[in-house]
Amino acid sequence: MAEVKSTNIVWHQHTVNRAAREQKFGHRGCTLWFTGLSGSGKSTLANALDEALCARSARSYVLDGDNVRHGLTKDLGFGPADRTENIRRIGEVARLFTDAGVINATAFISPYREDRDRARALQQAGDFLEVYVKASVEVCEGRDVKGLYGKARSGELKEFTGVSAPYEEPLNPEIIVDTGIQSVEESLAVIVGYLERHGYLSA
Ligand code: ADX
Repeated sequence: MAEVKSTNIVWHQHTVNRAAREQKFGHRGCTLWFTGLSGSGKSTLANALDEALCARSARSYVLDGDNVRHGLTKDLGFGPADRTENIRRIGEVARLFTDAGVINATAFISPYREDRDRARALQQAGDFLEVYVKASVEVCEGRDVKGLYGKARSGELKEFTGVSAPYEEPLNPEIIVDTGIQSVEESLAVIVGYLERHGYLSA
């Protein structure tokens, strides 16, 4: 957990608040927290969702592990403490996006349940939707789009999730998509359907 060093700071209440933004945008802001193994389809689905939302003129944005690790979190590796700090920072950024009225999708393995729960706790009830992108190690390894499972098996890559580092499945995710059996379109329909049924988006 990060040490608190900021003191003597005062919260400013800005006049353009979340409610005003959401009214203009015509939808709620929320975080869709995609979690799952490397190669499970998190980035693909987050991107497909972003496209679908953009086509409907919704405000959306994707925070993606591989991309964010080029900047905001480039000082972090893949040991447990660094993954926790990675998810802590993203959790804070996601909270800001929700406050900005944006439907934000985060695509990080986020292997530890406690880290995901902490990111959830930063937001109000209903603002954080955990999306479990379910696909077995066998399925992801069969895809091995980035060739990383091969490197992990040979020992070239250490602490690789699903091979030599743990992945803790969500216990109670709002949404589950099974990319081992569903097409991208089918999984996307499950996610968009959830947003519509629960009033995040109008159908
Ligand atoms: S997380 O565990 O901290 O949430 P994150 O989603 O940011 O991980 O980054 C995962 C991506 O980093 C993977 O998709 C993969 O491309 C790459 N990567 C490199 N090394 C590892 C590793 N040891 N374990 C998992 N992913 C790794």
